[in-house]
Amino acid sequence: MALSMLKDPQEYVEGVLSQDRLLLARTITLIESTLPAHQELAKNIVNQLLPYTGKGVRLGITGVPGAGKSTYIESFGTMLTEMDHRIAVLAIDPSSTRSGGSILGDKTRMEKLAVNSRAFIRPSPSSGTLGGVGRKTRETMLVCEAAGYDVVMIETVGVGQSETTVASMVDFFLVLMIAGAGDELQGIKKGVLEVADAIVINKADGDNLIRAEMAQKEYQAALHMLMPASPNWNPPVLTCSSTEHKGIDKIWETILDHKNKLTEAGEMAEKRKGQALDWMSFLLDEGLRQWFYTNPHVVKILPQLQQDTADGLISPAAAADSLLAHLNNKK
Ligand SMILES: Nc1nc2c(ncn2[C@@H]2O[C@H](COP(=O)(O)OP(=O)(O)O)[C@@H](O)[C@H]2O)c(=O)[nH]1
Ligand SMILES: [Mg+2]
Repeated sequence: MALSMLKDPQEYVEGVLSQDRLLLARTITLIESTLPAHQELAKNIVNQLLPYTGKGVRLGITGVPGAGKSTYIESFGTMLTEMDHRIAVLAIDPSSTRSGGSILGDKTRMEKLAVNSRAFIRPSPSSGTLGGVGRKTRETMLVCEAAGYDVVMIETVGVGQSETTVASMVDFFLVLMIAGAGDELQGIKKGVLEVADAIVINKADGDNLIRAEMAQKEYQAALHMLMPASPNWNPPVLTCSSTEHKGIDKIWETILDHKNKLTEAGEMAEKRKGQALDWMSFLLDEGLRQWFYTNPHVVKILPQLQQDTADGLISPAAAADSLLAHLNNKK
């Protein structure tokens, strides 16, 4: 396979830095791969690219299926490319594999972006690799930044766990809503509103305009009750029409305003530092778990201890202690 023919990390690093789309795509494939050799190579490449990352705007976009995320990204992304930005869109879809149906649907809603040379669209399969959404998406985002994409958008469906993971890796988290559906109907959890940097009511057009403006007021009132996550930012509620390209520029202005305010207050640098440290402890936790559960002794005695615990022959705490104590004595 083509991938295994290229073994030298340097070729990937130089390819990404020279904005070679094919080598960028191949690097992401390595990041997504479960093969240990690919993972080693990917780690090496990402580490070398790290000094070239961090200058762009990292944006998370969530909303239930049908809220208009793909249509919004097509409109918003096209506007940004016309402003000379280069944009990357990483779409996390928990319901589909890479060849799955909804990506095809997205392709048709992002048909202008799909052929735009200043845009890079990459569906992200959400399962099958160590660390799930977090690991692949975070590293893919960094690699895209190194390839000169100065706005990276991570699209996620706001019904699972992936949106809080995404919120923890971006600068600005945008929640796309539609009018006429309560929170419950929209499947949006309160926790998602708490991490929102802006709520945008989409489809504010035609017959729906009045309802969108009413929803805007309702969400403004709801947000008023929540404690803002940042001392330097009160999340606004905006409206837009992705199909009629209305209100889209205002959203970009809001994102830049947020960036300026947090940067001036020193909060943006702190936020990114905190995200890097959180990510490191996540990887440590994950590494420890893996190390533990693949330990030959654990593999050997765990099933029996589980059975004994289930049968009430040993307490859960004693069972856990005996496994951990054994590893302690082993070193
Ligand atoms: N009227 C109107 N329809 C929209 C707007 N944005 C999206 N839609 C429609 O809503 C449907 C779902 O949009 P899509 O972008 O696929 O939503 P996603 O599932 O969140 O990615 C499609 O039929 C879109 O044409 C909008 O601003 N106004
Ligand atoms: Mg979509």
